[in-house]
Amino acid sequence: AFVENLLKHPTFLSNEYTTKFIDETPDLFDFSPRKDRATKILTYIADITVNGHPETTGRAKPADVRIPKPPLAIAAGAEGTKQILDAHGPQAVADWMAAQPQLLLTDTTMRDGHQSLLATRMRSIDMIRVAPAYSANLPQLFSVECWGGATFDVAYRFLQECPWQRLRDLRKAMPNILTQMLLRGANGVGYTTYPDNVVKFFVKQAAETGVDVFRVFDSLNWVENMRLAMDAVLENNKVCEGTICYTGDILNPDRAKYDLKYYVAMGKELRDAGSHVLGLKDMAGLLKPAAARVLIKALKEEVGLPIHFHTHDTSGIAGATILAAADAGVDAVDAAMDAFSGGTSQACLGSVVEALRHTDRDTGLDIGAIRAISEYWEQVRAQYVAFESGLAAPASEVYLHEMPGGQFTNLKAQARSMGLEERWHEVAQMYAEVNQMFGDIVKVTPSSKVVGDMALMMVSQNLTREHVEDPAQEVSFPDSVVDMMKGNLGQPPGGWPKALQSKVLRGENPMTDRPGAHAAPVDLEARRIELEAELGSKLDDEDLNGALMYPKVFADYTKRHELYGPVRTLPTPVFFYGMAPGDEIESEIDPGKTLEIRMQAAGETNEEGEVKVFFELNGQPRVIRVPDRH
Ligand code: BTN
Ligand code: 3PY
Ligand code: ZN
Repeated sequence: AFVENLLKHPTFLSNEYTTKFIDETPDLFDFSPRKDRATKILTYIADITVNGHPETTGRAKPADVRIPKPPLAIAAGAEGTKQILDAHGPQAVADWMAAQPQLLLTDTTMRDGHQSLLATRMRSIDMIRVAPAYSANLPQLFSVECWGGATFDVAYRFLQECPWQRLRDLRKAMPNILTQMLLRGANGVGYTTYPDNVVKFFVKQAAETGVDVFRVFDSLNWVENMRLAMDAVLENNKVCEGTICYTGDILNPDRAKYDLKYYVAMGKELRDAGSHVLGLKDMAGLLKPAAARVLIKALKEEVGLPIHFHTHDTSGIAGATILAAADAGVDAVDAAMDAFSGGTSQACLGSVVEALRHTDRDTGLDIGAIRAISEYWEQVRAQYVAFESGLAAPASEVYLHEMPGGQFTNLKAQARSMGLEERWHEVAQMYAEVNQMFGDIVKVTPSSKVVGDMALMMVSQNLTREHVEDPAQEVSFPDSVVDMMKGNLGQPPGGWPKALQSKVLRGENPMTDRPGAHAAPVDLEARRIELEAELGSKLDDEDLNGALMYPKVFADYTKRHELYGPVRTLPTPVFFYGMAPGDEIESEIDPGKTLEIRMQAAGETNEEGEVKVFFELNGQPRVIRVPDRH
């Protein structure tokens, strides 16, 4: 039966199969009649058409559902930074960076851009379609940040697609530009500490599937907690960007905890731990222009590594900070394509390019190519209006709350779901107070989530800092706060405030060493067999990595995949809103295998509560029945 299934499988017939095909195609192992992928996709479309998508119901709707057209790839085949890495290794990339007079640019649109503006909801298809234009028309980019951070779990959880497939497709479509990811050190791409061997396994897989530059950080700036992930990057011969997270204000004598000396010392630690490049990650956009001059100059002189600067435009002043950093000799900076820039996202890439034109830091990027790509992104962004929840204008309030740009839209959505939308500014104020109560810590995933959880809890229960700190008052702390005070995210500089810590832990002893050292290694092969039995499908190394990071999210994804098939191939308006009678779309479920789908009509709900939806699939009539869930 296996051979029979294989021989008549369309992918096999079209000669597109690889060795991975057999592993990745569970229907080959299913010998009972089961729905084919076309039926699964039609089932999904029918369901969304009848019931709506749970994530967009009740939210703003796009005005225009035309499918965005990417610009032509004009001169494919140019060499870029990827060729330096492949031919000469990661140290050569760092040496090359340091030797360039121009300011190097990373485009963050495909990761931080939509993470910070659209709650990370951008689908792979919208990225993959424009990737050839990046490769051909902007080969001078240093890198494209397109993976990691929150994109990994959101892909499985909300977009019903495999993040690894996204990475593989992007890597293939941009063979000359370095791909970059954001890695939360011992927290991987999750919110908790993972066993050492899980983190190593993840980094190896990310390197294999297609990540070239790993920006590694720790949510408390604890280098001890970063070494394992950094070592794994080095072992895989990829670019290791050990990263400082910037908080506070080095020019403010009242915030002396995070002063210039602190950052320079951390930069040296990261250099000595093997970083090829020093990352400077200003996740909230707190680094002011004058401070950037001082900080970049000191890091360049005293650490000696090329510096890659990342900031957010929440305050509206990121462009000025980038220009100051460029003046002070920063080697590379992050920016987002115009249509995905500003606000809680990165500064505007096209404007940085123009601001530096005819100066000695001229980026050499083609502004026409940038505009054409940004026009595409503008159309893409319009399809995701349901997920817009950001700032309408720059906000100096960020200097008060210090919330990371990547957290802002998420925390706001969380506040809304708790009925606290009207009290948002109170939440922001409380976020700042919780930070002080925790001893003034670095706030970035996952520590930022803990501060956010605590702030939401205090606002919703009308608790004050005095109340929470009072040993005589009973307070039930969020689990994430208990976990952090136990030492499960590591140690902040100077340790946790003792009185609060013992109140939270109710006498239990915290750990003070590396939390990963306490987590028993996972027996990967045993776990794989267990999961395969549980989920009823084969798991390759990529799947296993997904399951190790997010067991429940991955299991749910797998079950839905069984039902709905490769819905990642659907156009975004169809994925979120279904189809109307007369609509016609294409869905390329394998290279060269395209489904032509025409929606004809939907019937009335029958006595069993089901609706018949009528399609034409490649010219043949098909009827799909789905439950009416209204
Ligand atoms: C999710 O939000 O659970 C992921 C998106 C896919 C869920 C599908 S959409 C059609 C069907 N109806 C639901 O309520 N859930 C599934
Ligand atoms: C993430 O970890 O997802 C971040 O964007 C941190 O800034
Ligand atoms: Zn960021």
